[in-house]
Amino acid sequence: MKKLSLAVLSALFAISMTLVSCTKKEAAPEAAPAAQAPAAEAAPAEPKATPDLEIMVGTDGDNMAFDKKEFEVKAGSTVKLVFKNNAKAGGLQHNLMVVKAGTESEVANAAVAAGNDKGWVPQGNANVMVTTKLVDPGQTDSVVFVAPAAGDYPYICTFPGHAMVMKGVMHSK
Ligand SMILES: [Cu+2]
Repeated sequence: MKKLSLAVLSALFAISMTLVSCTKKEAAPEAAPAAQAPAAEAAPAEPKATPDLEIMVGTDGDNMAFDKKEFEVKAGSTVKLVFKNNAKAGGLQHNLMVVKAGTESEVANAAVAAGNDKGWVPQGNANVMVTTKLVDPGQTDSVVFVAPAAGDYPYICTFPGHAMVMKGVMHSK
C-alpha cells in the first residue's frame, strides 16, 4: 500500500509540476510583445505648442533679396519663422522656402511649373522642407516647424526668376 501511494503521490506531483510549467510558458509570450510595442514606434517630430525660438526674416525693402542671408536654429527645436515682405505697395510678391541642400534649382523649376495658383509652391515635393505662402507687399506670413538634423539648409524665394539671387542659409546646430 505504501509503495502504491508513493507512486500515486509522485505521479500527482509530476502532473502538478507539468501544469505549473505550462502555465508559465503560456504567460511569458503574452508579456513580452506588450513591453516591446511602445519602444518600436518612432515618435513623430511634432512642433510644440509654444515655439522655442522665433525668427524674423524680411525682404530687403524693394530689393529682390532677404534682409537676413543666414540664421541659426537648434536641431529638434520648435521654430516659428515669420516672413515679412517689406516691399512698398505695387512691389513684388515673395515667399520663403527652406529646401534640402543642393536642390535649389530643382525646386525653383518645380515652383514655376506649379504656377501662380499654388503660390509658386510645388505641392508634395520631398525637397521642400518648410514654406510660407506667397506674400504681398507689406504683408507677413508665418510657419512653425521642427528644426531638422544638424546641417546647412538653403532658403529661397520661388517667385519666378528670384531663386538665383533671393537666397540664404539656415544653419541647424
Ligand atoms: Cu522673391
